[in-house]
Formats: sequence, structure tokens, C-alpha cells
Amino acid sequence: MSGPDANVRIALFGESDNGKSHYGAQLLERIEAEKCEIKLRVAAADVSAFDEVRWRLGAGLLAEHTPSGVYQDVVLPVVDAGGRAMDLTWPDYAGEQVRQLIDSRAMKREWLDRTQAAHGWVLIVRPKLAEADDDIFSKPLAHVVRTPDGEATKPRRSIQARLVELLQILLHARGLHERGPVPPLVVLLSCWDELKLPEGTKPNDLLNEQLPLLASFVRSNWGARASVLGLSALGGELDMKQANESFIDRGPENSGFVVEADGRSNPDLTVPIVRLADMSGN
Ligand SMILES: Nc1nc2c(ncn2[C@@H]2O[C@H](COP(=O)(O)OP(=O)(O)OP(=O)(O)O)[C@@H](O)[C@H]2O)c(=O)[nH]1
Ligand SMILES: [Mg+2]
Repeated sequence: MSGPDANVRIALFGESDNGKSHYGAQLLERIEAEKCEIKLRVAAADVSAFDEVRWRLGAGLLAEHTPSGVYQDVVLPVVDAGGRAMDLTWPDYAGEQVRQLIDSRAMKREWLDRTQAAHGWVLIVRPKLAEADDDIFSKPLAHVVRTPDGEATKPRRSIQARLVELLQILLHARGLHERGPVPPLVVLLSCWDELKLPEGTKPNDLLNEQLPLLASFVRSNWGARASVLGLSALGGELDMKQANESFIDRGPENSGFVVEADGRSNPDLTVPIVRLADMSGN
């Protein structure tokens, strides 16, 4: 993955409303403010993909969803604490594109290229959205039998069933390109603060408990090449209309945290990238 001046492409996968854009914006804030392990070697050429989200956060407000059809990359010329120079490519896009990929099982050329060229994959999952997730596996059979005629609705696929499907598509796409080991994977459990979990909760335990199908798929296909981390890009809830003064006073660059594998919280939002680099074995 590295070597001097390596280009490190991260493929980030996540459906809509999972926190991709707020994380990207906060990652940039941290890197520019030098409050993390990764530092810029020179100024980044174009970070406009996150301008709008950063502007909103600076005003203490949540940002809008990324408009459908949008796909943009920022390229960050960075160096990590070990002196490893990387040109980090980080994307932002509308999550419907991932939804379409799963539903159609068809991968457009650009997505195929991104999946195959990436040195590490990040899957961003918001556990809150999976609470009360009801599907063909969890719906009691008695309920199916008792549904009166004409009221039967097709069971939805649960979030974890969709994500396993997605990972299978990605593995297949990767396999068409090269037969080597799977790229390292970080599963990021986003909006961690909204879960109100006891201090010290380990992200992997939460994944096992709340998304057991996804957890076992990741374990059996990635083993030690996967890491499960928690993420709160903002450190708490914000509103679309009501500015949060204490968030403004603290500054976006001082807000948010990652939950490490051992359950400790770390304000360095670049930890997932550092873990991906470590797991690549270089
Ligand atoms: N509590 C909390 N909520 C968050 C945090 N980050 C994001 N959110 C919430 O998650 C929602 C979605 O975040 P986005 O970053 O817009 O999600 P996205 O994955 O980019 O969604 P699309 O642009 O539709 O693909 C936001 O509107 C917030 O409500 C966080 O750190 N804490
Ligand atoms: Mg977005």
C-alpha cells in the first residue's frame, strides 16, 4: 500500500444517511488543523467537494444530503507519523448510487474501477438505522400465515442482508481483477454518539450483537484483515436549522471521535486510515 509517495486510494462504501459526507468534512478539518496523526505535506489542490458541508458545520448546522448523481474525490498529499508519504484519495457521493448497485447487482464501469483500484475498503454503517430492522429472516412465520388476503406485503431485505450482498458484489468485482488477498477492510459504525452506549463498549461487540449476519460474513472472509471501529464525526447531534453555539465555540476541528477496537475513544479521526495502512502489511 505504501512506498515513498504512494497513491493510496480508499474506496468508501455506504448507503444514504450513513454519515459519509460529515465524516469526509471532519476528516479534512482535522488534517488541516493538524490535530491528528496524518499531516499534509503540501496544501491539497482541490477540496471543494466538502466546501458546503464544512461551511454548514462552521455555522453549527447539519448539512444536506449529497445530491443524487454527484461523485467527487479529494486528493490529500499526506504523511503519517511513521514518515510514510501517501496521496490519499477520499470520495464523496450520493448514497443512492450504492443502493442502486445492490438492487440492480450491476456495477457501472466507474464503480468497478474504483473497487478494483482501491488499496483499502471502508464500509460505513449507521447501527441506529438497523435497529427495528425487520426482514424475511426475522419476521415470525406465524405473522406471515395470519396476514389477511390482500394485505400481504413483500418482506424487505434487512440492512445487513443488503450489506452482505454488497460485499459479495465487491469481492466478485475484485476477483475479476486479481486473485490476491482481499483488500483490508474497516467497518465504521457511524453516529456512535446517538447509540448512548456505556463507556468502553467495543465496536466489534456491537457489530456482533446488532448485525450478526454482517459480522460473521466479515469475520469469515477477512479475518485479521478487517477492523471494526466506531465513529462519531460530530461528537453529538446537530440540527438543520438551529445553530449549535457550543459546537461553534469548540470548533468542528475539535469535535468528534473514533472508538478504537478496545473501546477507547480517540479524537483523531484519521485512525481508520492509519489502521487500513497498517493492515496492508507495509
Ligand atoms: N448524532 C450524530 N449524527 C450524525 C453524525 N454524522 C452524521 N449524522 C447524521 O447522519 C445524517 C446523514 O449524514 P450524511 O453525512 O449526510 O450522510 P451521507 O452518507 O453522506 O448521506 P447521502 O449524502 O445521502 O449519501 C446527518 O443528517 C445527521 O443527522 C454524528 O457524528 N453524530
Ligand atoms: Mg452525503
